[in-house]
Amino acid sequence: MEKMWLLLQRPDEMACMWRVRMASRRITKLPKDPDLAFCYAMLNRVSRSFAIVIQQLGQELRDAVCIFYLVLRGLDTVEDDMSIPVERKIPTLLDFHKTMYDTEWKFPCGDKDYQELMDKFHHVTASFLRLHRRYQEVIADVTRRMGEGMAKFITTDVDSVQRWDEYCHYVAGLVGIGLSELFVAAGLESSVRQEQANSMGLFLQKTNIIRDYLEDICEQPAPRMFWPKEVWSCYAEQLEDFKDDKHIDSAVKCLNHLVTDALRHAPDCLEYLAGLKARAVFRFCAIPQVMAMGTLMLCYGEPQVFKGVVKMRRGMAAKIMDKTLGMADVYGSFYDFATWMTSKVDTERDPNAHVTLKRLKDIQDICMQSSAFQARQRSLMLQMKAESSATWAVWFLFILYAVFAFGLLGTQETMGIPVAFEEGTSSTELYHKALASLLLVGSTLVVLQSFIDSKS
Ligand code: D9A
Repeated sequence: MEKMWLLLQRPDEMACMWRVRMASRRITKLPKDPDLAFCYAMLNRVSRSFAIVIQQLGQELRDAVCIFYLVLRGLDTVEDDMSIPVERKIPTLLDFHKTMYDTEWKFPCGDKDYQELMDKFHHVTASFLRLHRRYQEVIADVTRRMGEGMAKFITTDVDSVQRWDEYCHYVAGLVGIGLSELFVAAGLESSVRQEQANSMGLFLQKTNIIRDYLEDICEQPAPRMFWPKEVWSCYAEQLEDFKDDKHIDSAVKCLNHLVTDALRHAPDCLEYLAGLKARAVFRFCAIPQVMAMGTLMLCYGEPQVFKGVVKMRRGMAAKIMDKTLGMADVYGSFYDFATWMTSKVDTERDPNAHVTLKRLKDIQDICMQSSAFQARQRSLMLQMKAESSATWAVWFLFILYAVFAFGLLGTQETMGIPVAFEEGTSSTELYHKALASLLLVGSTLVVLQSFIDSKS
């Protein structure tokens, strides 16, 4: 029933969901090699949407990225596991880039899927060792630098915004840089733009940190806190206070402050994406960024962030995966999300409103200045016009049909239909009346809906 309603309300999203489901069914066919099969099966379990996005890449690069992802997840699992004593954790993080060359090595930790990943890490190691040397070097180098950064932050707090940037650089910016190096190693891109690649990671990571406030603060046995103190201390005594309903106003202000900070990275991300040459690489990089911008839009001003999960509708996520094909689509989505976010800014009560508006305007300007965006707007406009004339034309046809079926204006006589028809007993007549009513009511609803849509 719910599905039917969705189908009626958002037929476009339903179509995309179906196509994404078909695409993800294709991935369930695992490679023959058992080590690599384990890697893909694991990837599917820990991140379904990333598993779909990675399909954009050609086989060789896809294997490298899949293994890169799992190695990083392994490192993450060590960092995350609060039951490991610090004096054991730090050397493990620092040596990870060396131990991952050793097929015998294993370090059981984590829970659920991650526990299994760590238990059977030899599959990842074996697949890693079968990668081309060029890829191995990139992956090992990023793992080393990330491990060092994580080790540093075990004893360093994320207090200032500058430190927040630094922490996110280690755990996410380096991923952006490493992936860019893999693209170059694969011969698909020509250069690594470090600063923009770093921003790609920061934008995603900050979005996750903002969205996952509640999940992280409720983490057992100890809460995990990633929101920078410099920001939250303007709004509360303690980060935990935001969970409390009586602090919801300051909580939302703080949330908006952080969303505004994350928006700082959007122009770099757009520049990075605009500079990509290979189509496959582009789709792989663009989809997560558009999702992140959408998530920021949803979180902005949303008290639900402190009460549960704020997640994008599955249909919307599917639409992004299906319809992000080129830079015009990225500009289009960023522009639309920025416009929605602008409408949510409360200039009276939000102390950072002017900064937020300025950053949103900058994003919109970047999008609007692109000729790809302009061409897209024009074709969308034409498409909308064509759709609306078609709707009116169909409605008009159905009115004519109803006029005929109900014998109004003497249409039946004029057309020479026998008088017997007028008695109101013929089943043909009943059939026509019923059909005409149904079509008229249905098409009127569609016309009304599109009328309301065009007004809002
Ligand atoms: C990525 Cl190899 C990530 N992270 C992501 C996912 O995208 C990036 C982890 C490992 C790798 C890649 C990513 C994708 C494409 C290009 C990139 C890039 O840079 C050029 O990284 C910057 O989030 C994790 C970090 C942000 C820490 C780097 C996308 C992803 N999304 C989640 C969605 C969610 O809700 O968390 O994983 C998911 O699919 O589960």
